[in-house]
Amino acid sequence: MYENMVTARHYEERLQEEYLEGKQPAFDISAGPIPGELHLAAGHEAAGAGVCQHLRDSDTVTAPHRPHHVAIAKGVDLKRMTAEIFGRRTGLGSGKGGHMHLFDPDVNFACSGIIAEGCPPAVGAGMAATRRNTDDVAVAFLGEGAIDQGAFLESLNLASVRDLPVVFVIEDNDWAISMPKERVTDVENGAKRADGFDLPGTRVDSDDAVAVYEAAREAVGHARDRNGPALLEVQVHRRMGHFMGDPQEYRSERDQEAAMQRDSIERLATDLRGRGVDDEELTTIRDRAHDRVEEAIAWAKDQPEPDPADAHMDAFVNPPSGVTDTEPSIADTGGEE
Ligand SMILES: Cc1ncc(C[n+]2csc(CCOP(=O)(O)OP(=O)(O)O)c2C)c(N)n1
Ligand SMILES: [Mg+2]
Repeated sequence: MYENMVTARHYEERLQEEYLEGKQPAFDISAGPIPGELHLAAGHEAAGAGVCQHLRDSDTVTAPHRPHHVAIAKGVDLKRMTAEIFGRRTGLGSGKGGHMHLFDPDVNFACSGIIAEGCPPAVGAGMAATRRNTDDVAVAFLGEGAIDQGAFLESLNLASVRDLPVVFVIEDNDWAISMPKERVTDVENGAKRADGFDLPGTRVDSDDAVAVYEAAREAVGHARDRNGPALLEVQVHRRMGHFMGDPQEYRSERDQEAAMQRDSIERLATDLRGRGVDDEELTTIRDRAHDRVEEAIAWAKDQPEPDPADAHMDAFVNPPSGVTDTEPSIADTGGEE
């Protein structure tokens, strides 16, 4: 877990540097080697690591728009994920999806920029596992800002009524972009959503990775043993803006500082020292994580750009008439199509 968390944090620190290249002084979101939005998950690492520690490749994970820590903990190919973020041809989605749309079928991982969108596919994966008679589980991660979404509530219901092996994990960072949690929901403890669907719900009040690990063992075990779905909420902290470039004018300095002070990675390191892991070993883990990140970024930056001629490739399973790789664009046909 420590290695996953350190990898995720360092990965994002390096992505930040790469992302800002060419975007300043006036913030230009389309410039630089990583064009588009970038949502960093610094402060969320304990949730990804503590839950995914109980998963294997054949289990499915869906994540939201802040996916890196979960993807890393699930074992997504770091090089191809990085190439995707840099928009390169060898990326997980041929460079067409970017950082919010990472798909790695080898480890059954997917994420989406649409809030709560991962819940229905996770229910589908749970249904598939049941029908195939395996003991695989599916885990859907979502933010606390998504707990009033229909997609989430309907997914809870379907998973519950069909006793599907699905675990829903709410990462509560108190914010949905600039909207504080208390302004959008009267439910302080998101795990209580479980009560309305008659399934177990647990909240871990801190981003203590060991506490998350223990709560997730129960939740994942419950689903894997075919007792139906479970819900877990983890209090995490958003150390950064909603996305890179967010000036966070809506957020008090006190709130930002409080988030910075609670560092789950430091907390786990202290815990590990208390359990007899010496500093040398922690340094070795950190060095290994850093090397892996540097290797992935160097590899990704060296990958070819996509060929514009491939723009439509893989975009449609059954292209509607008039949309093929060789068809002239709307502009070419005078807009008639
Ligand atoms: C269905 C939908 N509505 C709105 C948005 C715009 N949006 C992007 S992120 C976000 C806030 C999400 O907050 P939360 O779920 O708490 O996740 P966090 O960003 O805090 O990790 C919103 C509203 C979206 N992507 N999808
Ligand atoms: Mg949130």
